[in-house]
Amino acid sequence: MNRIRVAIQKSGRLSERSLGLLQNCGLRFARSKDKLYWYGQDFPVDLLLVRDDDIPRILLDGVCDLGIVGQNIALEVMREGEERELEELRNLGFGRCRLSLAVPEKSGISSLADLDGCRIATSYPALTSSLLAERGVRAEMVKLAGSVEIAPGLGIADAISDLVSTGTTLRANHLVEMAVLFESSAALYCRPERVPSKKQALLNRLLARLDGVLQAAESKYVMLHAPRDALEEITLLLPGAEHPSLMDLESDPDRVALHAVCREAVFWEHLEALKGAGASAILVVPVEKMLG
Ligand code: PRT
Ligand code: ZN
Repeated sequence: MNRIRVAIQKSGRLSERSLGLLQNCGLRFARSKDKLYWYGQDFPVDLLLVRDDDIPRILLDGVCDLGIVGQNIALEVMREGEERELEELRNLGFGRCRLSLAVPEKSGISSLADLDGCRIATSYPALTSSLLAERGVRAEMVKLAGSVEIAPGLGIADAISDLVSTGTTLRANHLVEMAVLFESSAALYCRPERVPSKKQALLNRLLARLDGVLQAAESKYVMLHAPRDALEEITLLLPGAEHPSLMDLESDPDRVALHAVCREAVFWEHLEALKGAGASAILVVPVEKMLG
């Protein structure tokens, strides 16, 4: 069957962005009644909606070809001793968080070395203990599926290793973040066995569209008028611009219209610098799609 099956999180922090990303690649889905399997309508890519924790196993078992999941989850499975590696095809940049060690406010634990021999509550025991071992620390892992932050208060652990984004959960539980072990974001993973060759062309097409969407998200189209004699300086000030297009301005022979795609974020500071170099009529517009 020449179709690609992608596993994404059914409902949770990554669901909306995962689906939105695939829809931005031009994929449309017929939603089945049980809502677990969505059939791709215009492009032969189907979705399986599951719990995020199940995605690595689904890829390892070859049930799906691709999966979108947090690097924290994929690495936990690989550090558990799974011999086959899931291949990370693209870092998708959303679902960002950090796996951090945190201790009670008055614990007296202030350095990684103090954690040697301690009990650490976490949902990521394999990842935590391997990252600690890399730093020369051996600690006992207490595996909890959720509510890790209450473990020290219950007396079942001395510290925790948990995902943090704003830090609110830690503060609410009187815990202090003492070290970041790992920075995570959502990524696109491929199953370990090679995708069958008849599907490879389809996979390449999907990846090309995905790259277009990921690049377009950062890119801006910049239009401005520039003095001919400042063109070189102005081009250098455009963040991540390659070859700008130049057009004559009939009303002013000393100036040209310049259009460029900037592949990096364009900030007010950039616009001020451009204006300082003589640019005028500066317009910055978002890019929706990009190919080639
Ligand atoms: O039901 P299912 O199993 O599919 O979902 P889930 O509840 O296990 O996962 P979900 O939706 O909570 O998270 C999915 C993924 O989002 C995670 O695997 C991470 O890759 C990513 N992510 C990003 C986060 C966070 N930010 C995050 N803040 N996952 C969890 N948290 C939790 C954290 O565990 C802690 O309890 O949020 C709390 C801390 O947040 P702050 O803002 O208080 O610091
Ligand atoms: Zn989960």
